[in-house]
Amino acid sequence: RLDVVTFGEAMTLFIAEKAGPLHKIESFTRELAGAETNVAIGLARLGFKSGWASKVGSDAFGKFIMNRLARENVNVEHVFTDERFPTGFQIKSKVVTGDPEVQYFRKGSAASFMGAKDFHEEYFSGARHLHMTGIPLAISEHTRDFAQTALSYMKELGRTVSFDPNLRPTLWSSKQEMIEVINQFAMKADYFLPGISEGEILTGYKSPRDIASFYLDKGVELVVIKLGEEGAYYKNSSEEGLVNPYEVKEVVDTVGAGDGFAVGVISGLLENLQIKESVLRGNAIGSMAVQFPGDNDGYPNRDQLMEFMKLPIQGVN
Ligand code: KDG
Repeated sequence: RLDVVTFGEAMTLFIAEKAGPLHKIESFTRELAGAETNVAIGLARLGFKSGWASKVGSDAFGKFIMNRLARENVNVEHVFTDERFPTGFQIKSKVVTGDPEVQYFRKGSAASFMGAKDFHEEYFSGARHLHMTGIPLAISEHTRDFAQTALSYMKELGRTVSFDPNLRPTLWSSKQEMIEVINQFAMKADYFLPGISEGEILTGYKSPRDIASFYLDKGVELVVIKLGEEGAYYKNSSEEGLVNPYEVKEVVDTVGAGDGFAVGVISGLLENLQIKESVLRGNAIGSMAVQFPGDNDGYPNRDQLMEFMKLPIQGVN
């Protein structure tokens, strides 16, 4: 039985070894990318049983993904190999300041063909919790149908669902469609985890409280908003609060921090921690993640997390 199930597209990630425009880079380090695999890996490192549903091609990238996930103890019984299509990959610049430049090579990938007919009820019904992101809603009609099926099925079973919008405007044909579709799914989730700028785009509101209320009014149970260097804000029907961040010595790469944050929040809620304690854990893992170049290489095991969380930063408000 799984604690958490998720689904989406994983990619081999090539990270530039030197700073500079991507077309000038000669050597890259290979890592694994994919918002949902990041979350599955982070939860597995904390000792949860996590599973990830997807498709990969029968190529070296697909094998790399499968090997890496096996090494991370992520369950891959719902990952199918489709030899007709390739596994996607992406290249990422080395960051000097700000966010890196990312280029995708994923159109027509095996994962983009995972549709509703590929959904295995038995696999999902064995999980306590579903985590999903907005990326499969953007990849293709197939993956959007899969997402709809997974969400409806898990809600029917009474499972909890967390949803991180992970807005990827380049994968959408229009901003309006992105907002409509993401909101339609977000409103069905129990826990909604946007970044502040995503919340602004999706609701038109600027303040965390207004953004949270927008979703709470529509039936979401808990909204947690990532505020970057300012930590995070949470609100449900009975409490709200601002949770301070952890100190980060050096930001190496921000990609993967949001997924690490989700790992902290979801793991805390599954362990019945207080909401603010769960959010604090999210902040901790997000802060650990930004100090490493890959998406998930900074995610801690339980000992590393406890050690990091002991370092007294400003604590919880
Ligand atoms: O959240 C991290 C992801 O952005 C990265 O791993 C790539 O999943 C990815 C995507 O589809 O953008």
